[in-house]
Amino acid sequence: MKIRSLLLAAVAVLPLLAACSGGKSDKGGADRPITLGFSQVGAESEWRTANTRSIKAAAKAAGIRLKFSDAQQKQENQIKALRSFIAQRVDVIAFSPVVESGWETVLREAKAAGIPVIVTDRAVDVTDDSLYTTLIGSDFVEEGRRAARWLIDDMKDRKGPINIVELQGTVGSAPAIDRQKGFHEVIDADPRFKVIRSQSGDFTRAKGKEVMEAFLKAEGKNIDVLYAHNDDMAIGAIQAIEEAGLQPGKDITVVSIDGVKGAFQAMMAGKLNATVECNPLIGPQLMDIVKKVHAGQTVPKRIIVNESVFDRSQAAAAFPSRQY
Ligand code: GZL
Repeated sequence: MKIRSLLLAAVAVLPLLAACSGGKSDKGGADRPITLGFSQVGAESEWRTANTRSIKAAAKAAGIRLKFSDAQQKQENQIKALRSFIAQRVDVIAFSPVVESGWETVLREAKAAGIPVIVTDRAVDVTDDSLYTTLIGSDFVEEGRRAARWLIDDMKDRKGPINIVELQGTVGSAPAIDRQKGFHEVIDADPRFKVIRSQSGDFTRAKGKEVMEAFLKAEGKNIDVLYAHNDDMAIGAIQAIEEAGLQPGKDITVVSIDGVKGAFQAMMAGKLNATVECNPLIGPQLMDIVKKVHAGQTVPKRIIVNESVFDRSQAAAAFPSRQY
């Protein structure tokens, strides 16, 4: 009789023990792989596809089960994906927000579900930054400053006026907002320079070409410089410049951001003057943070990706080692 009551007591206490051990056993055991839900902006540029490759490869290498969603540059698709990850009770959510605003509600739902959220690449604009654990990404304001500093140095012997047209990234996105802010912070201090036209090319080659065609139609030979918020728009614009009978890289100085292989090829062809590096290969860093967050470790609120600037003089030497 006594043994039977002891056995019954032992069985009753098991779930309590499981709860005390962090619930691992009620999630299938301590060695169960982490499940990460990742919502990606889309596949709009060479940068983005390299970023996706890096995340998928790093998840595989880290033994992390990845549920990946491509939002085709639509915020509503990202919000749907985040809600799906919450419903599936993934261990960690990570996403690259297509625009800064509109995330408060779904992030509160993730917090209520006890699922930590890691923001990657682009920032979110929320009133309560406890809604996400950390942001891993570049300093876009500094990237804009670097583009302006390079331009001022490259044109130090040139008299004004120097007219600039600007191809902005996706409207409302952190890189578009911050790259414009950083660029103006520096370029506005030099009275020779003036931005005469500025419009979004949505980070794509096709739209970049279309908007540059409109700039050329409106301003023609009045354009001295193109500043593009990413290489893909610059590469599209280069086609428009050539079709207008002008020489990109010579008649119009072209400076852009990302540092993708296409930009290095354009620099080697003399059609692009400089690109500011924006490193998409954050997959390994992200998986390291996912493991730490899942284990309940404290991580920095902001993790900056280190980057540099490349111009035509360095392109050929650097190209063989470029990974994206
Ligand atoms: C920057 C990233 C931007 C790239 C573009 O971190 O969000 O989005 O500069 C991409 O090429 O489309």
